[in-house]
Amino acid sequence: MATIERVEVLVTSPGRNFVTVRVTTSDGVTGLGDATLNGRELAVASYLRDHLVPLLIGRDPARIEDTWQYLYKGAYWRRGPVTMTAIAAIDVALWDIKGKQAGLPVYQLLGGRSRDGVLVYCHASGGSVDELLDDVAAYTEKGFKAIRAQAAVPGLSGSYGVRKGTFYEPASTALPDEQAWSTEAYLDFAPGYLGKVREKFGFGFHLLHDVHHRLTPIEAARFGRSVEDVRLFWMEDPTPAENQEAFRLIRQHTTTPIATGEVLNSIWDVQTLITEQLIDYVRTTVVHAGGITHLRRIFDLAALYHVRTGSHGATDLSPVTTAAAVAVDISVPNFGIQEHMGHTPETYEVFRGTPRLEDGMLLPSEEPGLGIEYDDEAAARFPYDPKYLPVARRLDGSVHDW
Ligand code: KDG
Ligand code: MG
Repeated sequence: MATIERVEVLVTSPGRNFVTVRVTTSDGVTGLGDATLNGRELAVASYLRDHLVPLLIGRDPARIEDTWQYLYKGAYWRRGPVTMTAIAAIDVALWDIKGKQAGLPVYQLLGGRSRDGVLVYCHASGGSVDELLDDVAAYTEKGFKAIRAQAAVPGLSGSYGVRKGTFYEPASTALPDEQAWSTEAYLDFAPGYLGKVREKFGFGFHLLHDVHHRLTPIEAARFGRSVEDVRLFWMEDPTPAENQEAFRLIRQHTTTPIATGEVLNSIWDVQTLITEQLIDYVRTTVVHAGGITHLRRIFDLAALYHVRTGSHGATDLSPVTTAAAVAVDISVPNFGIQEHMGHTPETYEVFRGTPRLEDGMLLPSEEPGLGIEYDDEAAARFPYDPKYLPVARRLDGSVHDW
């Protein structure tokens, strides 16, 4: 029987900070897992190096479920982003190994295709409404069928979610940038520009919007109601996601579909949201919610309650996560949509073989495993370079909800 012989924790910053796990078996098969927790990368690297790696050496790599249970239940401390990201990385690496050993792409191990491709949404944004409209036009021309739209709120410095320059990268400063926020200004402005997107481009594509956890439940209810004519595919993270009950109030007031979960890490964090049908899309993702093994459990629960999937896919989720996400997305019955921002050319030099984007859909690799290779030489050219997301402050200087 092959055993786990080596587990490496690799840190590199090719335009973004990534932590990657590489598991090697005694018969020389390697598997990759993403362990990136944006802004807290080294906490996960230490959790892995100091606490998990010693437990894994000599274990049977084929026992994926048992390893998941052992790492999760054996720690005594449960849930939370650091724990769940570390376990996810090991879990995904073991699925990659199992695929390579079987000579099959991971999605085949998950039951095979339920659909031809994975519908993705891209990010259009602008410092002004005109810039946003130009960006939407550009993405439409590229064949995207679903577009997230965000515009800078006039008078507020550095609105979050809006690109500066050609590439949108939310974490770009060595210390957190401090940005201004006014709920009143946002609520007065955002429904108007979403309406302008529909006026100019019509209803022949899916339109999404991310509120970035910035509203209270009653404000979110008002926002959702005010954009009902725009027929959003979803309003994302209307309120901070850790208060599951808050969504009950929003739900009572609006038919605008709701998505949340990108910062949530376990089935218990979304249990009320799903079983009470308080949301329409669950945004938990492979890397931050315990890997393929645990994410499938969340998605199966969601399927029972008419909740569809809509996994997070920003630049801080490495191409290893993209490959694993596509394997899950293409196989589950209740897939909804997948976020896709893509990465810098430097990132693709380190992670080779990312899923192909064709006609607004991601397609899984047909290589055994996940189909991603980690290039050590390229990674060595990009030493760790911490970058943080901004912090939002209200106009009176106090820290706002993120
Ligand atoms: O690093 C944080 C990003 O992943 C997050 O801000 C992106 O909200 C986000 C999204 O929906 O992609
Ligand atoms: Mg978001």
